[in-house]
Amino acid sequence: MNNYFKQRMQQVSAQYNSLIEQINHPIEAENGVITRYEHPILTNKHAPIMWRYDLNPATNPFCLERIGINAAMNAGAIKWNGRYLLMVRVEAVDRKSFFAVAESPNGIDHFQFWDTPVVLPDTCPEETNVYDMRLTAHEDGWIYGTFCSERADPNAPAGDLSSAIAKTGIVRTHDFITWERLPDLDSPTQQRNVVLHPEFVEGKYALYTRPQDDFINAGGCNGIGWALIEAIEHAVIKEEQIIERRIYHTIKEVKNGEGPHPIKTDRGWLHLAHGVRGCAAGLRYVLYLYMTALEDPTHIIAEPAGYLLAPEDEERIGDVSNVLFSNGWIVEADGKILLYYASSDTRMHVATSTVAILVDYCMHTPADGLRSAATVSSIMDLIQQNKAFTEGLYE
Ligand code: BGC
Ligand code: BMA
Repeated sequence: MNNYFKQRMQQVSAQYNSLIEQINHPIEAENGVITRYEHPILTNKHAPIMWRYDLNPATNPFCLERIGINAAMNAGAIKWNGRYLLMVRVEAVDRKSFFAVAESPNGIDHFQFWDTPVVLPDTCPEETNVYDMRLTAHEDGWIYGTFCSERADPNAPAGDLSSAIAKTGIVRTHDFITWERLPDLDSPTQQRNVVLHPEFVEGKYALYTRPQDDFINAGGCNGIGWALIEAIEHAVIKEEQIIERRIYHTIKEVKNGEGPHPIKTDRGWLHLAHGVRGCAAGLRYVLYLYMTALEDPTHIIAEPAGYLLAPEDEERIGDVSNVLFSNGWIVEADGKILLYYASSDTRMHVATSTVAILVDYCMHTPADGLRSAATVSSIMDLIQQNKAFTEGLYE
């Protein structure tokens, strides 16, 4: 082996190992709601060397990276047999996304990709890109993945090479290695952000949906929907109702979408979603919470105003800047929540909280009054109530 090759490979492995071994420290938030961590948990540089380098010095004398990885983002999450697994959207430098499982011993750091990416059954030649898988361990015994399956729009005008169609792909597994691909969701509109509810409802499978008029715009479709499905093996949306609406001059004015499936708490279903608004800098994606009734997951019982998490510092910058997106979280038996989110379509992070704190946040944060005057009035009410409590508080 030439010395140059050997030296380069030593450097590349040392860099990779230092990333995998990096310890992540919490950064307490002043607001008490949620704790961020010092480092991203996954980046393009976490992609295994075996995926990127030709390790044969005869065919790769300069020891060059042969397949570049651009991003690790928008991961589904699950705790499975005591193991913390992320189903990551990995994007190669050629702009194609694929899925790969990354595992950590504690859910916070030491995330490492499994040896090979997920090889999905390749059932549709038109399918160009796949991304944003939500994982659901359903009470039927299977673990499902729902994801966006994108292809070029066959009816686009000549010369328009950007118009696309978003469909929902459905897969299931028992071991994250062998995947069965079911037919795509049959929906009257395009769909992205489709999530399987973990329980049967009225004896049927239940989906959170996000119907959209065209590939980018929600258009006349007004938010996060809900549909009951007779058979998951041939999932057809017959009726769909909007349960979580987008609203003028809010963080979800332009679009919103369900994150991972909601967490069941004794006060109701706790939902995580993304909200999008337009501004001069483009679309701004933030994360927010809402809750629905235990006995009726379509009935909203709490919706705190504004966002839970918005891009900060390094999170603001990336391939698609000013974006936080989440499609995965894990709840522990003791109520700890590990919320996984991507920043700016580039890297993955973790933030932690508890069921008790997030439910309290949902139930006691004032709802959006939808007008400046209402926000001022919420602050005035709080100041008024606080007058009885300020004495001695800051000493
Ligand atoms: C991208 C997604 C994006 C979608 C809508 C797709 O081509 O891969 O990340 O959400 O377009 O903008
Ligand atoms: C989309 C999502 C994500 C992405 C976001 C910002 O609509 O489905 O894949 O993070 O746009 O680009």
